[in-house]
Amino acid sequence: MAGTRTFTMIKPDAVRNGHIGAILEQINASGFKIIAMKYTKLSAEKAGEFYAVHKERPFYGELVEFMSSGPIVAAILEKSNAVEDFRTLIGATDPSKAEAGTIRAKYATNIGENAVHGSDSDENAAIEGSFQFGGVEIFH
Ligand code: FUP
Repeated sequence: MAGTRTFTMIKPDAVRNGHIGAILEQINASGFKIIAMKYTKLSAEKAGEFYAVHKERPFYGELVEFMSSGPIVAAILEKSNAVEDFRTLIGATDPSKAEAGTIRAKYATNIGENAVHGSDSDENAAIEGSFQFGGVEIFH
C-alpha cells in the first residue's frame, strides 16, 4: 500500500521570487496537510548530502551551490498516496516539460532551479523527512 507522507522543499529560487504563499496554498488546496514545516537554509555540506545520489552527475556542483544559496521552506506533507500525488502536483523536473498548472510549470525558473522538491519514493520520503525534522516537530 502506498504511504501517506512525502517530503518537500520550496527551493531558493521560488523563495527569492516571492512564491512561498502561492505554493503552500496550492499544496493545501490539493488535499495535502502540512504536518511539519520550517524556514531554514541548507549549508553546502547538507545540500551535498541531500543530493549525494547525484554526486557523479555534471550538474552536482551547481545543484549544491544553488540549494545552499538562500533560504528554503522544508515540510512533511500528509495525504493518501502522498509521494505519487505530490509528484503529479509539482510536474516534470524540467519546467518546460511540466504539465500546465503544475507547481513547476507555474513557478520554476529552469531545470536546475525548479522551485520545489518532492520525494520519489516512500522510503526516501521517510529518510528526507528525518533529515530535517525530529519527532517532536511533526504534528499529525
Ligand atoms: P526530481 O526528482 O524531479 O527532483 O529530479 P532529480 O532527482 O532527477 O533531480 C534533482 C535535482 O537535480 C533537480 F531538481 C535539479 C537538478 N537537475 C539538474 O540540475 N539537471 C538535470 O539534468 C537533472 C536534475
